Amino acid sequence: MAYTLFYFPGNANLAPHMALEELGVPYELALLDRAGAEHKSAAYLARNPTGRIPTLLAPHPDGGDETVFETAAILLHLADNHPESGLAPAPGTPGRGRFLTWLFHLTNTIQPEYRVFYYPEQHVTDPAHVADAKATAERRLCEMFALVDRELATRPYIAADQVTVADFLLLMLVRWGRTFTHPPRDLPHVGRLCAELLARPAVQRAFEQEGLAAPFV
Ligand SMILES: N[C@@H](CCC(=O)N[C@@H](CS)C(=O)NCC(=O)O)C(=O)O
Repeated sequence: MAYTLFYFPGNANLAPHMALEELGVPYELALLDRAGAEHKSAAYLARNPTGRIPTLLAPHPDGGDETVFETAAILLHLADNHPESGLAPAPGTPGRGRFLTWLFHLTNTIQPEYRVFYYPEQHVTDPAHVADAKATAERRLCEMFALVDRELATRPYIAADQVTVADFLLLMLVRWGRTFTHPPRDLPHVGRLCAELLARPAVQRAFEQEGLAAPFV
């Protein structure tokens, strides 16, 4: 049985999509009709009651499948299901704590700030404040990426000395800031890591399959 990833091009599915390609495991992509609000349909909500993208159907070895949503949960589930990949330090091994720290920082701190940037109208009561909310989110995201850049000055990847699923999450988050006045790709260590990740065949396949055009970040 194969995994199924419900997606929309460039959405939060991109990180799990890169992980699936890197793992080389069988999977199918299920395109959601965002314009038709398919992610708010009863069928999708039965899988993912948050009505957000992505969702992963993960097969069980004994048949059937399990639904996983929340991008970082999907990434962790994939990495832990395939420990031979090395895409996450195993529980109980050195580096697991640092890996979890950065995976959770990216998903708990940086990713939600993008909700304000991309959906500012949901974060204000007065429509006159929409532009300010968006600008404030951009400024805060720049501060967050500056911290990530300082961290990346100390090691090659964000959460370990080798690629982990956290790097795919970081690449996706950097991409989402590509229209900023000071895009995170311009930070030296962030830019260096993004260039390296974008050169990986698995990453290129995921971008191509989602139909994402340059500039990628
Ligand atoms: N915490 C969720 C957030 C996912 C998320 O915000 N997805 C966006 C697309 S990138 C979405 O579904 N937007 C449509 C909506 O909120 O209705 C996760 O990491 O999976």
